[in-house]
Amino acid sequence: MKALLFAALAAAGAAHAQNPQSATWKLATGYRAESFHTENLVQFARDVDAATKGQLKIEVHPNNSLFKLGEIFGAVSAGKAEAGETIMSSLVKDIPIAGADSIPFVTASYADAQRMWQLQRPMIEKHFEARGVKVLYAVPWPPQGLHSNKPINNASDFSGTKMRTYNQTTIRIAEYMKATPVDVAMVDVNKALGEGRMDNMITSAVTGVENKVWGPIKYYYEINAWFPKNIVFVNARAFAALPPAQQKAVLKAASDAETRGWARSQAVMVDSTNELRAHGVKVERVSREFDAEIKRLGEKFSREWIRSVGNEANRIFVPYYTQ
Ligand code: PCA
Repeated sequence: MKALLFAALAAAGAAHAQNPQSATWKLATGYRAESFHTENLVQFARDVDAATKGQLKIEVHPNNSLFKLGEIFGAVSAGKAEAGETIMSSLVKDIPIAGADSIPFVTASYADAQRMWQLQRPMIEKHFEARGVKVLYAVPWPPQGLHSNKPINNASDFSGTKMRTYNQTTIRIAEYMKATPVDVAMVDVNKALGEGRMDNMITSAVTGVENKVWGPIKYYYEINAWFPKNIVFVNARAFAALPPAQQKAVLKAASDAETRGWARSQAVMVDSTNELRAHGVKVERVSREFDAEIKRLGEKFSREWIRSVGNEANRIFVPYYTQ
């Protein structure tokens, strides 16, 4: 019976491979299968499968299994994987404008984050295109809060602590606060906490929940610092090789995934903050003093960033603040 089933599957696979209209894409991501981003990706792949009647299969490879998070964009650009997902602000060294969504205290709500994405998207598309990559969609993480193993009353409480980082913004903030930046992959946070390699981090409540940070982490401060986005993309040649109807199906499924992902991110924000609380993490607002300090650091960061990016930064921020 099993052998028969395998034979049938193998035959179907062979037929799929032989059909010139059909293709299989490998899609790499650095996040776990259980992450809401990955669940959304899997739904995207199913939608594409259904809309193309099985002609285009997208295999989702989670958890850094195909390429590590930091290598995914380069791998897709080079055609080593057809598609991928990464956190957009991790590309800031190569594409400075990709960091626009991680400037502290610019976006205060999902509506703001959406406006930012509408302004950022055309520039990101152009930079990706220059690297042989086509943008499919982007979905934000819930707002970034502060997880800490001890109460934080002012910025000097970070002095000498080990602050986990995941992009340039978090590294720079750790430096401002005289903390030691420690680069820990999202999927390794639980382990790093258990081993005492980190004391605090700025990230979403859902990342805290996924890593079961309760125990070492005692406080979560809702500072709503920024809304970093994950971006999903495909090698431009792989996309161009599809028949037009399949291209259309991919873009439609991508647009649906974007809408679905933004809604899911908001729901996850509420649920995961409640879950942290239910596990004994104190969910609090920061003191007035610390609030003023981090806002100042945020402004310092923005100025540095705008200066380093130049004109493109103005093309986002002028309309962002004036429209
Ligand atoms: N989680 C990811 C990125 C932003 C977030 O909320 C992380 O901590 O790596």
